[in-house]
Amino acid sequence: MIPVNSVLQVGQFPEIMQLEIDQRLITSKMLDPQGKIPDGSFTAILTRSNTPLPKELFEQMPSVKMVATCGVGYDNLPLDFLSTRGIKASNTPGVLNDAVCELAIGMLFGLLRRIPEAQEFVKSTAWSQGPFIITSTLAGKCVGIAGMGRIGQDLAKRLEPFKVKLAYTGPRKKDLPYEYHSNIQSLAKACDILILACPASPETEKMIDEVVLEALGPLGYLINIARGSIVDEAALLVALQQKKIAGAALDVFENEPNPNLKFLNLDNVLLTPHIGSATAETRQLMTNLAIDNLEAFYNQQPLLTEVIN
Ligand code: 8YV
Repeated sequence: MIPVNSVLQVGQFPEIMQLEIDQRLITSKMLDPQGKIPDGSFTAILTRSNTPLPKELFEQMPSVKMVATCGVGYDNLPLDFLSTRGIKASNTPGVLNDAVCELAIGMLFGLLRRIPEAQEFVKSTAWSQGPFIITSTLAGKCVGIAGMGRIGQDLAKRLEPFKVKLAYTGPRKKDLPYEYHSNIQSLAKACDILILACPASPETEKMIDEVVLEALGPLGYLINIARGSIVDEAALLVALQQKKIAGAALDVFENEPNPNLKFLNLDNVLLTPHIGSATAETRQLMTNLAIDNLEAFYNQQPLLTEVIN
C-alpha cells in the first residue's frame, strides 16, 4: 500500500497516464523539476524518462529513497548520485517493445518508400503531371541494429519475415542467429539500414559521427528510435545535406521538443516527435508498472524492474 501523499510526481504526464496515476495514488505534483518543491514529506518520486531530475532535487528531499521513472530509458536520473545515497530506481522495460518496434518498422518503410512525400504528391495533384519517384525495397537488404537489448532483439525478430539479413553490434556477442560486429563502424559499413536501439550513455554519446556515416554510405539509411544524444547531429546534417547517406528517420533529437531547424527543410528525412512509446495501451502499461514498483518499495519487496547502476 502506498501511503497518501508519500509520492511526489515530478514532470508533466499525458492525460492517459495522469488518469492511471490519479486512480492509484494520492500525491503531490511538481510539473517543473527545477521548480519549487511542494510542501510534504515525500519518500518516493514518480517521473518520466523525458524529465531530467537534477541531483539537487534529491539533496533537498533527503527522505526520498525511491524513484520510479515511466520509460525504458533512465538517462534522466543521476544514477551515480542515487547509488551513493542508497536511493532505489526503477524503469519500465518490456512493456513498450511492441509500440517502439512498430514505430521503427513504420519509419523504415516510410523512409524507404518515401510515404510522407507520396501522400504530399497526391494531395498537391502533382501526380497529374507525372509519376512519383522510384524508391527502394527492403527485401534483400542488410539491417544493422546497434543495441541488442530487449527492444533490439524484439525488433530483429519482427524484421526476420521481411527477407532481410540481420546484423548487430553491442558490448558483447550474444547467442543470436545474426552477424555480430564488434564496433559500430564495421556494422555501418556492412548494412544498408542502421537502426539505433541502444541506451544513452557516456559510451554511446555521439557514437554516430562523420566516420560512421561515411561507412554507412550514400545508399545507407539511419533510423534513430533511441536517444538524440547518440547521434552527432552536426555530422548527420552535413551527411544528409550532401547526400553522403540516402536518408534518416528520427524519432529522437538532441534538443527536444525544439530540434535543429535545419532538419525541417531536408527532403531525405522522416521526422516524428519522440512517439516511440506513445500509444494508449503502452503508456497505461508503463504507468502501472512504475506504480507497481512503488508499491513493491513501500511493501519492502524486491522491485519488479529495478535499475542497477
Ligand atoms: C518516453 C522513452 O520517455 O521509454 C523511454 O525511454 O523514451 C519514451 O517512452 C516517454 O516519455 C516515457 O514516459
